[in-house]
Amino acid sequence: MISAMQDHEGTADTSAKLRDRAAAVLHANDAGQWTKASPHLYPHQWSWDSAFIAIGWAHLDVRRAMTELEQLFAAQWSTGLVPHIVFRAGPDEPYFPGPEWWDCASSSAAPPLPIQTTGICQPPVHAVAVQRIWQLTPQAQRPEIRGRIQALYPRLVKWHRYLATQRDPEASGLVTAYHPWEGTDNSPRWDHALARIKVAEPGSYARLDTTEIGDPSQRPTDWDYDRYLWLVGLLRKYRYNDAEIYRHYPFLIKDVFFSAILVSANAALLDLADVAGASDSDREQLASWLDRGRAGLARNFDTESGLCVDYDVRTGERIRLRTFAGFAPLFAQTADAGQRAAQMRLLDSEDFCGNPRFRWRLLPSTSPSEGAFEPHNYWRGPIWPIIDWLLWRSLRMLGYRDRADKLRSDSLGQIAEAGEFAEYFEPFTGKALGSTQQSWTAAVALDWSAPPD
Ligand code: 9WN
Repeated sequence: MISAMQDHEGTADTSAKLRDRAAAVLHANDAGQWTKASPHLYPHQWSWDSAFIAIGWAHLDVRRAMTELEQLFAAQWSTGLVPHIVFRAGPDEPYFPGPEWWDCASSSAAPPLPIQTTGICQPPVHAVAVQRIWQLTPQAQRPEIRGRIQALYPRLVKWHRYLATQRDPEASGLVTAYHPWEGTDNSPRWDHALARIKVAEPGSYARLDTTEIGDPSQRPTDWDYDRYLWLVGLLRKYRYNDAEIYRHYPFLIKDVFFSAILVSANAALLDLADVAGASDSDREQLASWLDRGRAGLARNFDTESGLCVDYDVRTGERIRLRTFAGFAPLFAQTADAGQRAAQMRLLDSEDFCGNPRFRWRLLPSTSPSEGAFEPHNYWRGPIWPIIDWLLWRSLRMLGYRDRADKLRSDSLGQIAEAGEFAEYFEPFTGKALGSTQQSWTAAVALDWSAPPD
């Protein structure tokens, strides 16, 4: 627990203390070659958590940062999919649902035992992490880290290829999500598609998350979990075969946030192309996925609301909700000046960061003006530091330096005042919610605490 800090704007002393405490969280959650997403609630290796965690490690030890990603990619499927969880903790550290619910051995594309994983994926922040690791690599370690990036790079390209092809057979530029667990679990963005599932009888099960957190209102409901597990059963039935899933499966959503992260990650891979010695054909491929992603996002920009909208592949319905995901053009560092200006205005409006009742001027997971908003419930309102980190990075890249600096200082202030590297925060009070000692929160705090470059 961080002791409450009087001066959360950050004197040299307080930010050094915050940095030390963030480093201590990563060390405490370090399992040697991979890092637990959190000590109790999430004891395994999660995909996008690992990417953020690698950014945190890069401030302490760039070798350890590369190891984090190499371990994750050791569990990559032959299709290119990087699984959302690699089950690595022992039986004394249970997590529900465990590997038996996924039965990935039913797919010929899964890695061989003893590696056990889930069969879905999460937003591809990994290339962004490699880019950050390279920026932070001291001169003396450059030859070694360059070699390791060269070895990982083809796997990253294969991962992006999977997303650009199997997850986008329409070549729309947008990635199709198969499951709420592909990033933002109980976001209201999924409510309609989940409600269409009339019968969800996954069999009997006992959740561990609500016991661990103690306050079930901070977590998805049993109604949600019934559907999450029912969908896992269907994916298992289709043996995780993308073509089969596309033919029969009920939950296929074009996710603009996931797609924006892919755009940003493709740009990061292009930026690393010389370091990695990428082939001309890889460079051309990455550039074409990047352009296609940008075009896909632009087509789904709603000029009326100023937000980008997801859509349901099964029904063709546009999902018009005010959530953080609507800022996909900013997350993708759009080149469209009109969209950028509209989004910057909206960002600081009452519907988002500029809500006068908010403790900090940060981006909530769901707008307080949205009917589904719940200030303490997981992805339905709380502030998630990793989302604000992604926004901060984009705003810096787009040249909105002052706004980015404010996001950074408010984010650090929120963590310091709450006294915890929490999973998420209540927007009106800034209270810490969800898991404590969450690795990715500590990791982004480490990045934010570093001297600006
Ligand atoms: C299911 C680990 C993960 C994050 C997700 C977040 C949450 C898991 C859960 O925790 O999801 O994957 O059990 O709720 O929603 O984004 O990667 O931190």
